[in-house]
Amino acid sequence: MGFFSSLKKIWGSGAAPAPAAPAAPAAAAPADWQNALTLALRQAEPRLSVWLGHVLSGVTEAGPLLRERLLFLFQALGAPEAEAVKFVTEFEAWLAAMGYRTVEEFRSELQYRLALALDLEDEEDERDRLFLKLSEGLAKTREQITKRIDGLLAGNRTIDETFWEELEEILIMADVGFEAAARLMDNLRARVRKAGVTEAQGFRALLQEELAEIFKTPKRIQAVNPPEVVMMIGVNGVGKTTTIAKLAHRAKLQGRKVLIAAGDTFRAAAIEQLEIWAKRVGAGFFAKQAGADPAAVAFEAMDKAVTEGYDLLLLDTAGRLHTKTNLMEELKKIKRVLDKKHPGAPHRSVLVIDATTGQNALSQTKLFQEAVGVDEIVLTKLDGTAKGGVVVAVTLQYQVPISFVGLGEKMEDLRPFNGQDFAKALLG
Ligand SMILES: Nc1nc2c(ncn2[C@@H]2O[C@H](COP(=O)(O)OP(=O)(O)OP(=O)(O)O)[C@@H](O)[C@H]2O)c(=O)[nH]1
Ligand SMILES: [Mg+2]
Repeated sequence: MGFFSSLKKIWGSGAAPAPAAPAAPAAAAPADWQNALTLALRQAEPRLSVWLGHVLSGVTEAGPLLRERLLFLFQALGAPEAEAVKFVTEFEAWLAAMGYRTVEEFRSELQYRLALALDLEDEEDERDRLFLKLSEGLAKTREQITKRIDGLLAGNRTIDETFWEELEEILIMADVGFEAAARLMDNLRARVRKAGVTEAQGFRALLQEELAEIFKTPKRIQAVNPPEVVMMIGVNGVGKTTTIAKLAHRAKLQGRKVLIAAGDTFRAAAIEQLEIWAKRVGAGFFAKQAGADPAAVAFEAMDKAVTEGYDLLLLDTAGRLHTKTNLMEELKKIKRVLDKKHPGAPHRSVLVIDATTGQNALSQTKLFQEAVGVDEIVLTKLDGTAKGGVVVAVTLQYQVPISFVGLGEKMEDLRPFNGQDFAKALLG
């Protein structure tokens, strides 16, 4: 990915990284459209979305014209031709698999892919896009919270005991939960005192600061001896399997070799579902028959990942009721087996939580945390729930970082969680 990181450097340098004029093939002079596009790109604001706008101008659907334009963009950025062809070919295969034709249908996915392939996801452009999505996803939760907060902060009232009581009620109504609300209140009182704020109108900024603070995660050692092993855990139907597909898709776009293993052997349909996903995102796949010992699946998948040089192994697990202790015993066994085969594995036990379940998320976190330990949380179905406040509760009570949020059912709808943005999106 040398080319991409050098591109990132150009991008991040602040100077307008105008694409260089592609070297014209010796045989033919560049066509008029190529000259025009080169000029447009050079003069454009250096943002992926803007570039894409130029590249796609006049393109209405998938086909030779789209291919030509995308290859041209890579060439204009100085990318090796092989990288360009690989990207375009994979994208075309995806279009065919999804049955998409019009630019409208695939533009968003195309930009997502380009951002990951070019390592530009942290750039302002993508962050804006994500923020918008997050903001839309949180609309219902925000409606719950913001209207009431607005009411609380209206008029020239002072911050007194009634104010705090009303605030506590709002937090609890927004699924923050009793314990977390109490803790949040303590922190807020301290923050208000420290800032010397006595009027309600100065409170919003402090609340936003406090929320952002909650989501600050301590730095951790990320390095692992490859392959990196991620075990997905969580109760029924929260989105484990879909999240694995989304994570595999991301990792593939970032150039990693990914193996998905079907550790949920409870239902044959679950294995098939996962295999379809693996094919669709272009990841390797390992499974045994339905009813097989999940720990054996983990063991053999680990073996395959090591011998075949995979960068990342994503292990799906069953989500039967967490109240059944045998599920927890099973997960413990899987962990032991993985560690025996590949010391340190699983490097991350990722708990998937469905944001629409509200306070249930707390008991789920507790159970999994106590049984097998939870390194991070992926919060799915944040789109369209009014219970997004539970994120605050889980983070406050268990101090487990949220790594990704699910904002929809599409592959691009899994995005890194950013606490600052979340606090901003939540408070409007
Ligand atoms: N709207 C929305 N739907 C999601 C999201 N993540 C997953 N889903 C949907 O949730 C449903 C369940 O997802 P699965 O991935 O099968 O859940 P699971 O945890 O593997 O379920 P089991 O294997 O039965 O335990 C599917 O219909 C997904 O499309 C999300 O972020 N937003
Ligand atoms: Mg599943």
